[in-house]
This record gives sequence, structure tokens and C-alpha cells, in this order.
Amino acid sequence: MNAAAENPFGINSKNYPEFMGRCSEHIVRKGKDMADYFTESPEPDKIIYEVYEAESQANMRTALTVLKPGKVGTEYHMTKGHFHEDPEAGEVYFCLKGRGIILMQTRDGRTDEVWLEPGSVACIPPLWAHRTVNVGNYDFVMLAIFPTDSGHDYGTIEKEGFIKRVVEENGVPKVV
Ligand code: S6P
Ligand code: ZN
Repeated sequence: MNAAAENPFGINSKNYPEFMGRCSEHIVRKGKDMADYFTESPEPDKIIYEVYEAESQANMRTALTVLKPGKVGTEYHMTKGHFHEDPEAGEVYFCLKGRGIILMQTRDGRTDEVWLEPGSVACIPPLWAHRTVNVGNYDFVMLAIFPTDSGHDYGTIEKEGFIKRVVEENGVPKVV
């Protein structure tokens, strides 16, 4: 017997708050949650980013990240970053708003990055850790789609960090 059909929906740079309203999970990451990630200490109660995640559909999860503009010291606001536990789980990021960089790296030290603006997409292959950085002056909003059973390994990045960081140098973002 077939399960009941879900309703299709479209998400764009204008209607994404509607999608946020339908999400079953809402995570808020503040400075105090990220004290070990930035080189300098963030203000504890400052919101760095929020994630809204919908119920899984068609073996895929859809999550919207709103990364606030700003810096901690010279380092731009960023997400924690993680590997997927499933070695076959890649991910696709669609930029809806703002300007950002997806930093990626493998366990054997390869690094890469994709710069995003509205309309751009980043394809993250399996086995690449990924972190999002907001290098613009406004919210960076992106939609992520990934397999339901990806699993998230935060421990490796929490312990070892990312090889590359994005800092402001002479008023512009630089990957160092
Ligand atoms: C999930 C996907 C995103 C991130 C979100 C926050 O696989 O990559 O939805 O969860 O951007 O980043 P993080 O590293 O704190 O999970
Ligand atoms: Zn991911």
C-alpha cells in the first residue's frame, strides 16, 4: 500500500520564512555555543546562526540556515562545520540570500571552497567536511538538502578545527 502523498512545495528568496514556519526543528547557535570555534571569544549571547529543519521527505532532509552578518575579531561569522557519518552522503547547498563561502576539507587534508551568492549552488561530495561563512553585510540564507540518514560528526572539527579560515583583511574577505 502506498503512503499518503506529501504536498509539493517551492522555496525561494522571498517565501522562505513560510518554510521556516513549517519546520519541526529550530536550532539557535549563540556565541557561547561556539567559544571553541573562533580564534577570539565571541559575545556569549550574540546569535551567530539559526537552522530550521523540516521533516524528512523522500529520504531527504531539507534545512534552511540563516547565518547572521558580523565577525568575531577579524573572523567572519560561520557555522560549526561537520563531516557526515555516512561515507556516501553528499549534500547540496542553494544560496537564497547574501554572500558566503562554503569551506570544505577531507580527513587527509585536502581543502576547497565555493563562493555563493543568490542563485548559486554548492555540491558537497561525500567525505568532505563543510562549514558556511557569511562574508556579506546581510543575513546569508541557504537551503541544504541531504540524505535522511547522513548522520553528523561534529567531534572531529570541534577538536581539530578547519585548515582554512575566512578573515577580513584590508576590508575584504580573505581565505587564509
Ligand atoms: C546539514 C547541513 C546544514 C548544517 C547547517 C548548520 O547536513 O550541512 O543544514 O547543519 O548549515 O551547520 P552545522 O555545521 O552547525 O550543522
Ligand atoms: Zn552537512
